[in-house]
Amino acid sequence: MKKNKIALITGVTGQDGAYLADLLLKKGYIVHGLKRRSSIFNTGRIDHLFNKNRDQETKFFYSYADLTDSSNLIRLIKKIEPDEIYNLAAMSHVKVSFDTPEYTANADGIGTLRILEAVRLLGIENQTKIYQASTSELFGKVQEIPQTEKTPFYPRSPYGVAKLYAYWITVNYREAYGLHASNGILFNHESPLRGETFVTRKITRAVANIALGFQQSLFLGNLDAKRDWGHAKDYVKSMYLILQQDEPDDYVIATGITTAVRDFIQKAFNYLGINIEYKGSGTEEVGLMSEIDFSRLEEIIGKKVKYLKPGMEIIKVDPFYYRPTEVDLLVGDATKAREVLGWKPKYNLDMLVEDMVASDIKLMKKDEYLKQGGFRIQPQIEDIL
Ligand code: NAP
Ligand code: G4F
Repeated sequence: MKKNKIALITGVTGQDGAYLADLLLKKGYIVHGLKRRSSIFNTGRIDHLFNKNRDQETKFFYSYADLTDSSNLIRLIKKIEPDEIYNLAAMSHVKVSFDTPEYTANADGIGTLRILEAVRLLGIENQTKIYQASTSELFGKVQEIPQTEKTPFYPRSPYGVAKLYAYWITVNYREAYGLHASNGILFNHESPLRGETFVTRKITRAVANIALGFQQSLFLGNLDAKRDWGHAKDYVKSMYLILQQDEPDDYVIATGITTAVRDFIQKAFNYLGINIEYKGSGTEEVGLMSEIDFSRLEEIIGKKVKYLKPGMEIIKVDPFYYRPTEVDLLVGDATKAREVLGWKPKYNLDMLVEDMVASDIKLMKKDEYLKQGGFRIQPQIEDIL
């Protein structure tokens, strides 16, 4: 009988960890997730994977680990003997990395070294493939448009710089010790499971709350930044494909289309029949509701709307959300991934926006959301797959 492959996913409680665990389990893998200790439950995205009653065979396991703790990682990798390691754990918030630069370097930079060293020390270089979650933040102040695997890097944040170290140490261990270690240089990818403080989810939650009458305005930072946004469900497939290759290599994963934050906002409101117009500039800029198609809005949210009217100012700028150094524009060219991996995204931006807004409306409408004072902020993956 063919043995099930064993995958180890660091950062399994995060957005990508949840989608990847689900994908690999569906492919017949045994999946071990690493999670760090938290003072509250933080397994909302993966709860459906546990066999809570312990009544059936389970293929999903998790262990406590932290990327800042080498002995912990070595012990677990020795015990689990994974065929594939997906290193997704990271302090992944660019703005927060300006506040916690040393921790970010430790977890995101040296954390990657700890994984690579564990594999080398344990002498399992020939049986364990490694995926490193690299990022379009490496391109930062972009040196060419669009960005490819050959575009020079110019990171613009402590996060980007930590990930630069992780990228190169992955390449170095591949060249120096023959590890099957690859970088996926993924552009921004979002979903209903996206963390609530990233701009897309912050917008789709607010759009749902404003439409339902639970929130009056949304404060944001730089509305002009442009990102190449895809769906996380498509992007985790590329991680799997990268590790199925005979040879390790590095790949850009992107949609090839870039959109400004202000246009993402427009799309999210448009889905509900609301049009936004901007007036003013800089910190004085506001976005107001210029037109409302009440029949569309009421049909989607399932209730009468008396609390919204054209002219209401709902988008405001708060410089708190500005970054000391910004990445103005990202747009990737994923030709290599398409040709070598056969990777092609299924979702376009309109489909992504619709998936996120529809999910947040469902979530905000849930009775328990209100009863808990808005505390249940993550949908369960099983609600949205
Ligand atoms: P995410 O939702 O923020 O998840 C990050 C995961 O890492 C969480 O499970 C988090 O645990 C865990 N983690 C953080 N610090 C840790 C530590 N010191 N030790 C162990 N675990 C730790 O991020 P994501 O969007 O899924 O992204 C996955 C990876 O891809 C990250 O490395 C990110 O930098 C990279 N990436 C993301 C994108 C994107 O657009 N999403 C694009 C390119 C690259 P908690 O749940 O306890 O916080
Ligand atoms: O959603 P963001 O915080 O994502 P960012 O900085 O692009 O980073 C994400 O994508 C990277 C891949 O390129 C990942 F490596 C990284 O881990 C993370 O997943 O911000 C997107 C843009 C920025 O230009 C930011 O300045 O939106 C702008 N923005 C405007 N107002 C805001 C806000 N960002 C956030 N988070 N919150 C705001 O209120």
